[in-house]
Amino acid sequence: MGLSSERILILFVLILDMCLCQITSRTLSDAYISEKHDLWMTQHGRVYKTNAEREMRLDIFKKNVEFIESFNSFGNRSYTLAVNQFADLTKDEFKAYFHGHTDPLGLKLPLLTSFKYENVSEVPLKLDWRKEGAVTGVKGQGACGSCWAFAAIAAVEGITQLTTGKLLSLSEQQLVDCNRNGSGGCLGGYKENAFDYIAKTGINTENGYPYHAKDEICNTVNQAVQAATITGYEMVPANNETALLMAVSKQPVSVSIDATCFEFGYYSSGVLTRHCGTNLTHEVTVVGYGTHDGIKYWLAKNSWGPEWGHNGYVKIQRDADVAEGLCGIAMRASYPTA
Ligand SMILES: *[C@@H]1O[C@H](CO)[C@@H](O)[C@H](O)[C@H]1NC(C)=O
Ligand SMILES: *[C@@H]1O[C@H](CO)[C@@H](O)[C@H](O)[C@H]1NC(C)=O
Ligand SMILES: *[C@@H]1O[C@H](CO)[C@@H](O)[C@H](O)[C@H]1NC(C)=O
Ligand SMILES: *[C@@H]1O[C@H](CO)[C@@H](O)[C@H](O)[C@H]1NC(C)=O
Ligand SMILES: CC(=O)N[C@H]1CO[C@H](CO)[C@@H](O)[C@@H]1O
Repeated sequence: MGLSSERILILFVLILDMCLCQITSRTLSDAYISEKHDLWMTQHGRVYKTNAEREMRLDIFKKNVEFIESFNSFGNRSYTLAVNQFADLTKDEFKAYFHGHTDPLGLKLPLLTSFKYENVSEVPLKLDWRKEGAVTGVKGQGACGSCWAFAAIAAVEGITQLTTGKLLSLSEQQLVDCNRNGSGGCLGGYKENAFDYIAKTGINTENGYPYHAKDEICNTVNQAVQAATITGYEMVPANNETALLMAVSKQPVSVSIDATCFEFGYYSSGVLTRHCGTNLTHEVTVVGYGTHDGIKYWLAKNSWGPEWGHNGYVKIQRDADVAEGLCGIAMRASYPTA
């Protein structure tokens, strides 16, 4: 979805700065950091053009690692952080993943639709749509603000599998290129616009219209292939995790979240209990729920590749004492209809 403004990026920078100042209690030796950085560069295939850039990156890397290691050494946390692929990024570069863009059309979405799951009475205690064969492998959006396309596609892949029995990997690039009504490709968009587009046009497979992590001209030949389609979408009643649970118990659901805090970016395992806020800057797909060490969670499929988080997934605390849901997860949830 559209990061609503440059201001959020600045906020994100501020949050990172605050985190770094507050928790960095120990400093790591230069030799240790340098060695760790070398290893990390190899692991992530990172190459710097100049020595100056390398120095600059090492400095950022050091600050991030210090924060992450201090956090993890604190003990008794419900989640851990990891030195992941973002570890050498400046806060400005991180924005490529949160795409700095004002709302393409402003938020002119119908926030209230019918809710076909309003009378669902029995929901299982836990559920993982991956185990039901309704979730494809984790994908990576790359340095393109197309989370909205990935969040929508994962939900469409889910409902397609549930209605046809076939799990198809579907095309995000087609949405990036061809769904320009209310969406801005790599500059951000909304899952609901994507659902509208798919209901009108259908959607090709991942192989039929492959992902390139950049804005391209709509390929009308590839666009004409309908591998799957939906009839439309419905919104889950806002700020109501009971309603969200009813919907997720029936199919994977796309949600908007605030992913601006450091702890979200470097999340690794466990249940994220840090409330990032309610500025909805990112979109992911909820594909299950459960309880881990006594903490209820939503299982969300992210689009930052399988190396991010817990094999590409994040567990976000469920029924936390936040009206909008932790990180705003219950504010704007929607699902495609078959
Ligand atoms: C839910 O139940 C109410 C009361 O019986 C009924 O009026 C409504 O149509 C039902 N909604 C759905 C989506 O089935
Ligand atoms: C949450 O949604 C459910 C299902 O639509 C509804 O029955 C319930 O009254 C809602 N709760 C609140 C607090 O609005
Ligand atoms: C553009 O999107 C809006 C809102 O989703 C929708 O009402 C309208 O029909 C769409 N227009 C076209 C040409 O698809
Ligand atoms: C959202 O971001 C704005 C800055 O753009 C900030 O002032 C506000 O506190 C943030 N709100 C929440 C709930 O995070
Ligand atoms: C988040 C977490 O694991 N909290 C635990 C910290 O330790 C106390 C005492 O052992 C537990 O009660 C908490 O649940």
